[in-house]
Amino acid sequence: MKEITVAASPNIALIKYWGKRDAKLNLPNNSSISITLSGNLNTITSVSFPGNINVDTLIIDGEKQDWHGSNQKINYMKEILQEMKKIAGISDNVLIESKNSFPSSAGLASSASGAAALVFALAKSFELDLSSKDLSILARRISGSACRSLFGGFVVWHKGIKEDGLDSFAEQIADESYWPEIRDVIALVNPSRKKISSSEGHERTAKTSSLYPNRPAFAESAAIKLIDAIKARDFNSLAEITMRDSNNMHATMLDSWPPIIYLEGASIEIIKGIHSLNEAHGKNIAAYTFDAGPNAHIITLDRHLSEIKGMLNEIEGIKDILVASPGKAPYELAKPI
Ligand code: 2P0
Repeated sequence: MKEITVAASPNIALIKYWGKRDAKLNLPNNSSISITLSGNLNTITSVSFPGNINVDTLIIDGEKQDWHGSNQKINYMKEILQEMKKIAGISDNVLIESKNSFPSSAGLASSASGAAALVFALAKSFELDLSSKDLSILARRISGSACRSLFGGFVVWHKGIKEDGLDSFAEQIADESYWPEIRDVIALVNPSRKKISSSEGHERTAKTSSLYPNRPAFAESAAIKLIDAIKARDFNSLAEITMRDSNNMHATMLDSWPPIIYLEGASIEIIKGIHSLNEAHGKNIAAYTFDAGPNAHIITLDRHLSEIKGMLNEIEGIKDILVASPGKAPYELAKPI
């Protein structure tokens, strides 16, 4: 075992995961596809064995986490930590410190990079011989979307059909250098904590939306088309598939009861702005996609960045704009945090 510090990046889904066939194992109703993001958006996690702690300790953004509290994700992290310690034969108390470089729970997938960083750091620190696929299965149990952050570039999460979830893992479609012109322009509309957690949203939508029964087949077939578009570097198709999938997911949310509405006024203005830009160009130069929050992820190519920013500057209520590129898989850092 050794002390280690790692970094992992969030990912933005172009085909969304929404609705679970198993809430305990985070098994999805449909496959999903994402881009892992580079830039300053990441989680940095270190694992050490200080000797002066009498229990395993997890500190996230400076706050000591309660292993016995009501936060389900923390409980899953404890489960994974204990399993990995057992496999490695480690009985020393472990100190895990984790820091996010972006606001947590703002729809920017901090749980994805956090869980990916955690399993990657533990495997490296405990010197376990686990593949990225194995780690994606472990990360998935903490937070579904996290399994996609174990790989760089374009990533597919296969939904799988097994009850134990061992065929529900992530796999790389193309690495981060495959389509380097791709950008994700993130328009922060509201960086505060979301009112309805993803876990609650997944459940409510699948249970109550009359539109939801159509969603898994819709997303599954969109995923196949998107893989073809990525392989052909066909941005026009990628953009349409992406926007339709985001709209489809948010339609099922709105159709839930009580309705789930993550989009805000500025989010809707961004949707309209992108459609106007695309219409003016006679083809899709950009695509919006929204997670469980109001912040827009605008997928585009680097040559259109200034035009996109110009459009965003006309919209009231955008607090900040960040730009990310396709990013890499989790990696080890030379220095501790
Ligand atoms: C996604 N989202 O594919 C979708 C799109 C939000 C909208 O995955 O309960 O935090 O931890 O498995 O992964 C957010 O849900 O849910 C999410 P859990 P997660 O990125």
